Amino acid sequence: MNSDHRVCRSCMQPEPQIFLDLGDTPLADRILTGAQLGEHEPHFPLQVAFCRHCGLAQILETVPPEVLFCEDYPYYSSFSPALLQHSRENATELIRVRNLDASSFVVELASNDGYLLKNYVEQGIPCLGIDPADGPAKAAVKIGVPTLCTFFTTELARQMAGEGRSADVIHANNVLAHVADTNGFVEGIRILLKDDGVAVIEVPYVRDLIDHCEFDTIYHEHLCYFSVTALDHLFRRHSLFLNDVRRLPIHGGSLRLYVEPRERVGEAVRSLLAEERRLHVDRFGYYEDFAARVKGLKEDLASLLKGLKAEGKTIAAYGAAAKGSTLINYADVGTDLIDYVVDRNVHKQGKFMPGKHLPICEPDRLVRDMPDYVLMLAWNFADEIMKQQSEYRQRGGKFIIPIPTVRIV
Ligand code: DWN
Repeated sequence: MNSDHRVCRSCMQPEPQIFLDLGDTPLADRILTGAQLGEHEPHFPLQVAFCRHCGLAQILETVPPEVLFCEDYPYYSSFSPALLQHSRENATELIRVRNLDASSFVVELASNDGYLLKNYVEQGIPCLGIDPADGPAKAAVKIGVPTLCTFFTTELARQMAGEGRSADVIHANNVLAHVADTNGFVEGIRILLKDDGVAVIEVPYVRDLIDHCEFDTIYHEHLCYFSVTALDHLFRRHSLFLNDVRRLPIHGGSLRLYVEPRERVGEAVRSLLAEERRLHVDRFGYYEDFAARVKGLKEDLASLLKGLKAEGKTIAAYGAAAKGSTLINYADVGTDLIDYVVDRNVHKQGKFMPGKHLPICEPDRLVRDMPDYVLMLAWNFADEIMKQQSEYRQRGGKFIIPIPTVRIV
């Protein structure tokens, strides 16, 4: 069912060095139906290692993508207004800067439910989504976004380029870290991209993960945890060049990468590479104390929740997020502490979170039940969610934000 990676996913050098072990963990997005609760629930090792040759942080286990991104994959990007706005701004800027029009062609890899490409459809710019998850792909087609429900491969890239469908822009948001064949995916981008095209790629930034203790963003879907140093090596291996980069707050801290077949590396890339060298992000020592910090956070959270329960308080949670699954399973937060989780994603409601089987309900249950505390599992959207739950807060409800430090707001 899975394979253990003892060579680096990017440079193929041997023995990446483990710096964090989260133990055998259920699949973070495998939301369960009631009928599945009694069935065997697959768990897989979740160890994170660092490659001293190319600087890539990565997990050692590879769960087959068809197991991870199966037909009932529950993640739909459009349930987050903040993400929709973020994506709209990205597309609008590219349309302007790259003078995209009806003669252009835009492709998104992992296009989910059309959350981003719909902005191109609205402007009459030809586009195509590629996503293997059946549910989100169908949702995209339903809103008029042409979508291929399949994995992106070098073969598909060659076929499309051969048909004259090379891309002016390729979007790939939160997918580069997800693919088992990292080099094949990047090679496919090179094949599909026009010589004067640009790939605009968003990935979580490993510095934010380490600096803000975002250990819950580690799960089997996320095979790689990228630094600019590691990305630069990866792209150059395929005659692509990281020419521009921006740090973004989305998803706990991400990078937006501008990658082109022509080398014209800008100041933003050079300065982040220099910063990473200065901070030793390209060395094992930068990652060495992370496990101890993660253990400390786990203990802080467990003692807070147990203390509140001992005082007779009631606690729910917000966000049946994949990151939430890592957090509750690693910190052993079960139904003894949390009564239920609420989530706006209707595909998750009425089901149960992986491992701890917390029941998932719709958000307006909070203001009906008024639990004393709500653990914010989707902390990366905390502002948006707390605004949305203003009545719960006005009536005295309190949120517990677990990352980067456990605190009550
Ligand atoms: O890489 C990935 C990231 C980008 O998204 C995927 N592999 C899986 C997924 O990870 P996640 O589930 O941790 O992502 P989110 O978007 O942080 O999850 C937020 C959860 O909270 C979703 O289930 C939707 C829900 N939500 C909500 O109920 N009300 C979100 C918002 C903003 C809200 O207002």
